[in-house]
Amino acid sequence: MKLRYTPTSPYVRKVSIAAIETGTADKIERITTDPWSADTDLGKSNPIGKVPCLITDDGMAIYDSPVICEYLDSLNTGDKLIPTDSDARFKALTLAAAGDGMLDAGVLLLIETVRRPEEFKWDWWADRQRTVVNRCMDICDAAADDLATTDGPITIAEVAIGAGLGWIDFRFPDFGWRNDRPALADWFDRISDRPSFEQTVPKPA
Ligand SMILES: N[C@@H](CCC(=O)N[C@@H](CS)C(=O)NCC(=O)O)C(=O)O
Repeated sequence: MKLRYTPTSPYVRKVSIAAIETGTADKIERITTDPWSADTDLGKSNPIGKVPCLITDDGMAIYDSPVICEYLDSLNTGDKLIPTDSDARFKALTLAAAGDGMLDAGVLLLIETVRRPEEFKWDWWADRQRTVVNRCMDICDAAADDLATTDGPITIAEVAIGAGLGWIDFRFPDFGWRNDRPALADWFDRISDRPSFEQTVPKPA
């Protein structure tokens, strides 16, 4: 398999954590791809034009990150990242959606506050994204006591929430999300010691 990726993408980190957890990491060849480059051919594999994009050994392109994680989990013969039992499954998938939502809003916040030229910045939109990030964090904080950490199997919920919080720390070190969320902060400290998290910590490009 080939994974088209950028080193600092939090969605790529999710997939990288999932690959380690599912024991599929050594089957993946990583191909650096700049989705923002005008002459990238990424759109031929992923019409959305985003990384991560996985190309299977049969040549099938798989996107976005939730689908790639599910594909890797389908190759996994051990503990499943996506539980099969209905209650556990939808609980994990919904928490993972909160982790993804934190990221989606965080990326929009970064574009609005950092990348956009000063004269085009829209405070109302930035505040809206910040509110979404905070709401997603509140949901994760409320669930923190039920999340797995360093011992035993984890689910897609821990993967997505951990990648989300790690990226917020990476891009918004002053966000201050730990202040009112001691349970989530404690959980994140512990999950960060897990090898799949330690090995995928985002580094400045
Ligand atoms: N929903 C997608 C989001 C992926 C995403 O936004 N990737 C960013 C890099 S962090 C990207 O490729 N952006 C290029 C663009 O927006 O054109 C997923 O879960 O894979």
